[in-house]
Amino acid sequence: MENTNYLCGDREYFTGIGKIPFEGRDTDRELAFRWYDENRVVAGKSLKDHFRFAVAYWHTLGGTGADPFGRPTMNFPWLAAADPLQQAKDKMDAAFEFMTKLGVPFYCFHDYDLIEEGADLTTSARRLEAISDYALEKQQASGIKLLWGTANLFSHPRYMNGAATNPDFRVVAHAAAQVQQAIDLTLKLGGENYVFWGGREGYMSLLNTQMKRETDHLARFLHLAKDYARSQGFTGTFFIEPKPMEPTKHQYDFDAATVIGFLREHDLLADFKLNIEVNHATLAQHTFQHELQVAADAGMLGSMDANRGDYQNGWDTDQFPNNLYELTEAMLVILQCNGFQGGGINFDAKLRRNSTDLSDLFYAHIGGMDAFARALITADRILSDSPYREKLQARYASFDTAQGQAFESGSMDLPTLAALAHTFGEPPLQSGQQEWYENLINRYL
Ligand code: XUL
Ligand code: CO
Repeated sequence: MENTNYLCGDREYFTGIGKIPFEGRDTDRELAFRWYDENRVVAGKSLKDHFRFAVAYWHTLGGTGADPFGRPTMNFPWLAAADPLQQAKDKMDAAFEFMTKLGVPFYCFHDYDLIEEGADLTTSARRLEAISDYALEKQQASGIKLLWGTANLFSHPRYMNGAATNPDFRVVAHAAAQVQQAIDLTLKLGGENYVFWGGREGYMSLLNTQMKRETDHLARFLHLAKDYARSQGFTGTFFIEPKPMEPTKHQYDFDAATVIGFLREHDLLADFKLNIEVNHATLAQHTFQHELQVAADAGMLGSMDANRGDYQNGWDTDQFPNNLYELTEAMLVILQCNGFQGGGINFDAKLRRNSTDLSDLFYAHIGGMDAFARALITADRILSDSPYREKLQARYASFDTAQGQAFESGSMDLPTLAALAHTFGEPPLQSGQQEWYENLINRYL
């Protein structure tokens, strides 16, 4: 087994598990990659560079299995210490041991995932200062980097009516203090991006809500955060992560199209892109593929939070991805728009409450990484070896004629277009051949 002690503080948490090797699809070894060979080059880039996988600190190190009906089921040994700084260091030791053994290049966190929030802002700032010094050492020793940082503006009771959209100005100020601190933290750790997920930026009832005022406040807040970060030298991208609901009844960042419209209305398009999450897409009654396509078409596909929902229930179950068919559809979008702008794939996914072995964390992430790798390889083969592209292009070939082009480019008026109908006569039916397209994925998997 490979020696990873230099990263593990005094203690190894995942005993008996070494660096996860790539062994190929026929291996008998349980803890091995079957598809994710990080050095394999597909469509001109290594799999490592395509995906830029990240571990989500909150789920992987802090997701203890508690739900509204029961207390935690996972007694993570790194959460045992009572002293907040000791606990945070233990948690970070476990995080870097896990990520090193798994071979992921990035991680993501909310401010208070790293260390428990203090009783006031000053105490919290002191704690974050201490743990981020430790994080810097860990990053340097391992080469693991921060894909994005964010602030938790939804867990504390003060945010029950929202953070940037709270009707109480004092809460907005508190959120600003937390975001300023989280931006400083992200900068200190060389974070490549900064995320805003507005879990409580929405309403529970319109009767007690001035919606326009709240959304204007949200835009103002994002401008202030962006201006501050830029003034401090942050050159990365800001991502908005759309979600339609939960915990609010209605979240203002409902879906990709809504967020793009909001960013355009408030002059934020230049600095912000989207972080699309699978289970948020399905909660909005969209497919994941749809949300990716909307973002990609706007040139705004920044990053992805990977997980999956459960089709039999309506909430955000955040399960690890395993649906090859749907992932291949997603990879077709991603390959055709030349990948993420600045971001990567963050596993915003958690173990089931009754998956209580530490090795389950490995199975979950290995399964997700393998599924993405297999889907990307399949999508690349569809794009390069199958007639897919030509067939899709041919479906629109009538717009490549002189008349079709005149319409597309805006140089044809309505009477001219209408007059063409008389020369064309009744258009023959053209099959959309949906089943042919659907069969392609199984053919190439
Ligand atoms: C919640 C969610 C968040 C964001 C970060 O549904 O996805 O964890 O990713 O705040
Ligand atoms: Co997320």
